Amino acid sequence: MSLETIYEAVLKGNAKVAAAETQAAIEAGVPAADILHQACIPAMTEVGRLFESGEKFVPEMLIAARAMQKALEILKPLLVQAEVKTLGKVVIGTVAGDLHDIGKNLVAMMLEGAGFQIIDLGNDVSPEKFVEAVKQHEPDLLGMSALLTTTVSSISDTIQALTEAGVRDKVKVIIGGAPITQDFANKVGADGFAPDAGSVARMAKNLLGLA
Ligand code: B1M
Repeated sequence: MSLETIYEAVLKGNAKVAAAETQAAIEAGVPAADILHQACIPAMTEVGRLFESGEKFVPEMLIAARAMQKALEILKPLLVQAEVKTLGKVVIGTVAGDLHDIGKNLVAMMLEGAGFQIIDLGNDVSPEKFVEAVKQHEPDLLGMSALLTTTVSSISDTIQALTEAGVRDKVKVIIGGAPITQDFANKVGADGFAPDAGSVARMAKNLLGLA
């Protein structure tokens, strides 16, 4: 058992080994925060870098993210007990009328892997539901994913609803999805756009001045 083994298991997407080695590390007295910050997060950061440089592809990123999730399932209760500080809170969802959630889940996992707390509203999330979640959870970031050309307008509807509810300036809005571009993000007044899950954590940290 070593942090290096956990790092390698997450990087290679070996969920079984990631979980078993994480459990063994905990039993050997390694603090959960060390496993998270010295093995899991660096592994996912490397996965994101490899994805951005074209050396890893979506299926490999999904497999790595799942391995990370398995380790996180073991670590989460211990991290909560130890009150490990998160980088910030993110409310995320796929917009109204849109059922595509694979990319959104991947983005959520990468943000969680980077140290953010995630509140996932799922898919087909109405502007009202996003507004309600912003009021209830007071997140640092609101993430919206849209995959259909027919649902991208739900992003501007949601931003409009946030403005009308008086909470637009309380949260940074980040968006993404296959039909979304930086131009579109500028046009609808989103604070951040990431083309893929590999770059989303860096963009989120930049926006919050954490990078
Ligand atoms: Co749909 N679908 N689909 N589909 N589907 C697409 C999107 C489509 C391009 C296929 C095609 O025609 N070539 C097309 C959209 C065309 C368009 O509007 N331009 C399409 C269509 C038309 C439809 C239906 C209308 C089909 C029908 O019923 N006639 C229907 C709509 C249902 C609805 O949503 N209301 C439909 C249904 C479905 C399934 C349910 C069968 C399934 C979704 C299952 C699920 O998600 N649970 C599905 C799938 C799987 C696809 C494709 C094949 C794959 C999407 C995917 O998961 N990609 C897709 C074609 C394609 O993309 N090749 C297609 C992998 C994923 C990791 O990538 O989601 O792009 P992606 O996410 C990336 C980035 O975009 C970015 O990071 C992610 C990872 O790098 N990103 C963000 C995403 N969200 C982000 C948020 C961020 C930042 C980055 O910040 C918050």
